[in-house]
Amino acid sequence: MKMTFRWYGPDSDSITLQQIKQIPGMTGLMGVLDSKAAGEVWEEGEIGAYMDQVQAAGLECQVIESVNVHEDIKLGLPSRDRYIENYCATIQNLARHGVKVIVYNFMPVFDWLRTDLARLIPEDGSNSLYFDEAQLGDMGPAELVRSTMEHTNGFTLPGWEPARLAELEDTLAQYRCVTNEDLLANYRYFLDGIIPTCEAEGVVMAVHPDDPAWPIFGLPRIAHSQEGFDQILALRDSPSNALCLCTGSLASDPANDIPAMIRHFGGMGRVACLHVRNVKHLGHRRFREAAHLSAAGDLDMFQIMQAIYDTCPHAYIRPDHGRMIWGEQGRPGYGLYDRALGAAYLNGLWEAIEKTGREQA
Ligand code: DNO
Repeated sequence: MKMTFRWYGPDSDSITLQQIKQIPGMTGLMGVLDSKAAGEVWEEGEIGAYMDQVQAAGLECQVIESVNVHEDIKLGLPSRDRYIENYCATIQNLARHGVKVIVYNFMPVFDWLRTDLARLIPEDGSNSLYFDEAQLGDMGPAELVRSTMEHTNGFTLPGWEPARLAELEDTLAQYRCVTNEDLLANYRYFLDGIIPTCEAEGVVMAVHPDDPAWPIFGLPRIAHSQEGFDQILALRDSPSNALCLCTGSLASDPANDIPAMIRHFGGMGRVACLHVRNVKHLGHRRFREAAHLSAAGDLDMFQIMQAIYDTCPHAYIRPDHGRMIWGEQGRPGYGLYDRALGAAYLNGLWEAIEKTGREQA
């Protein structure tokens, strides 16, 4: 297991590389260039500039997140070939800088979605990301985007690029007659276009689950259950076609048994990395993000780490979204303190599991 941390770069993150380096057991980053619009080539120069800083701080960056897939690819439009070519160029450029895993998603229009970015947790005065399906229905897509953009504390949000959301109405209209079957067919076309490049470059694609783990606003969604991921992996049977298993995204649907899913896909050698976080259900399709500790939410972090240890021990992991605690003002979900606590806790579980495993061997 390699413990990593998401960092948005010096111009976009409130957290410094030195702070990240000071978290015990932190080996590297899951990096991102958040200035890039979906479909654009990530140029070598800009990747190199990011990587130089990371290395100078004594960290490594073998995982890059949010190389976003252009909507034309998901919609299956003729212009997709140009964007697939760009995607392949980005894969090659990233590989030249030592990237081994690329995290992406195949969610139409929206990446992750919440109805409140700073919901008060009454027990301790901290706040966290929150979702309520009933509220979502009242708001509608345009209002949701407006409200989300207003509450970012001035930061960009991963997957919420303004250029893409500016065309929201048009994009939603284009999806009206796209079914899950169409989306899968378009997904296969995308994988057929990029996986040969990945194989040649030694890069693994890791698809992030739909978040929340069910269809929203009537849009097609296919990546939120074990069956869904089985289908996606079967679209292209290659070790380069793998998963970023995000525990919190999948666990928004209590029907998903997270340790069992890790064992299933880990056993197939198809878990490239994991986002590890906890979630607390408050009602039907209503939840908030919780501290990483098992007792703080509904997930058993010990069972999760044990499943990783048993089936995909070499995967990269990162503590995912944290709460805002100790008065921190930061990017929603991506403050320093609670994620650092999460990393320390997950490292503690890992040490215990590893030592117990060794004693039993
Ligand atoms: C949310 C993140 C996601 C993830 C993308 C990958 O906080 O986990 O935005 O990075 O879905 O494309």
